[in-house]
Amino acid sequence: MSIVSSARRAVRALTLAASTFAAEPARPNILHLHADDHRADALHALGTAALRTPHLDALVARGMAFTRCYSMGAMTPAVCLPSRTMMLTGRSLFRIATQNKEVPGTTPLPAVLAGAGYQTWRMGKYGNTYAGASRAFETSIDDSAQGQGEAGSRAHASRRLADRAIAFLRDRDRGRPFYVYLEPPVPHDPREAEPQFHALYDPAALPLPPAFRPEHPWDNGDLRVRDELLAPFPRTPDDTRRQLAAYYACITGLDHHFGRILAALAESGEMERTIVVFSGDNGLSLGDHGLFGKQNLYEFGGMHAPLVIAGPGIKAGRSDALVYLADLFPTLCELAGVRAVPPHEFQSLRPLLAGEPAPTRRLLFTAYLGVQRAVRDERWKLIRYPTVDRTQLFDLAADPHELNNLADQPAHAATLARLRASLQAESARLGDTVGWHAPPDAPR
Ligand SMILES: [Ca+2]
Repeated sequence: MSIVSSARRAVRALTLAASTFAAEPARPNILHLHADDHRADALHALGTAALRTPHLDALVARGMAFTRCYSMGAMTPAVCLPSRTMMLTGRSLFRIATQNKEVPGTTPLPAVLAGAGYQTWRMGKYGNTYAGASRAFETSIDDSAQGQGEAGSRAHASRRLADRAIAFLRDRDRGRPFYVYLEPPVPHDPREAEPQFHALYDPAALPLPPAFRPEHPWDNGDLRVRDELLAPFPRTPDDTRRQLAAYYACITGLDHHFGRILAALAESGEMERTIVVFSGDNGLSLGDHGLFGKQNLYEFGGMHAPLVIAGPGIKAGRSDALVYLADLFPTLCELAGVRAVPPHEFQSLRPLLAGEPAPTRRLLFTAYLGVQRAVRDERWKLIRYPTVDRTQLFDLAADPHELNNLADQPAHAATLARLRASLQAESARLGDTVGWHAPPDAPR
């Protein structure tokens, strides 16, 4: 036997071992679509019957959908940035910078995954994310919509994103797993989609949100922030329906182009080795409670975001565990097989994804500037407005749209006291300086 043929046998044995290994990938690819201002319920499969999202619905059907996922909040009216910073650094709200500055002592997720051998690739809108993370990608593409004619317009942002992502999937380094992070500026306003998607939605046919009100009944601390000015005061049913139609058109456009990316992934033969994540950075009010922004803590409002994860080893189903979007930091590290996950303040969802019994949060805290604080548990939700001394208590099991404030009812005094203590304890644990009553220098 020649040396050459024995070497060939050794190579064959190695190849066989590698293909056995590939059946349960230690380092799966990660494809993460992170939408902008996409409400938790803004998928057909997750609560909005009028909305067409066939590709996202298919992801929900084969993956785990977290129906109670939240951004922890924002200490700036630009809610998107702290949400993304927390998710990409694993640091909580009061331990990140308010402005887009480096968070000391952190290693951003793309750097962690690059260290684990991943090819890292990002495309998104400039200024819409944590710059410290964007810089850490091997390839980072800022999509600028200006000056390129129709194809360069905002309405075509999802198409451009898909075109570039598909090209990457075709040309990538096949010797390494990939981490692709896509940050479309969609369905954030201005809500412009390609005409065929706008044509799908007749405003007159769309139902108003169950909690639609012409105006919020009292000052929540930031009623005239940028996003709230996108609709007239008082809010009207006609304008709200038009805004819903445009929002849905943008989402269906995103869904369509996401479907193109998934088709390219399947064609490349990598689908079975890829964790696919769909999420949003924050929620949005669209007439709910008279609000039109994300600067509030209602369930159908500012901080409640979609999160769906599908792929090898992940069970299909729904989870109503209380989770933070930033739980993705340790989750993706663990799924990628990172040996030394950097210090972080969140919880890995890996056991939940595998269908294993796992301890989950009993409480979930959210905050906005110095003007709103909230805590929810399995059933109850407390929202506190320290600067105007208002309190809301909702029984979410009986009243999911938060229409019936029970805070002043003696029958619920014990629940209110318990949640107030929980709110204050979470606030202290997280390093918040705003209390039940606003300090004179409360950030606004
Ligand atoms: Ca956003």
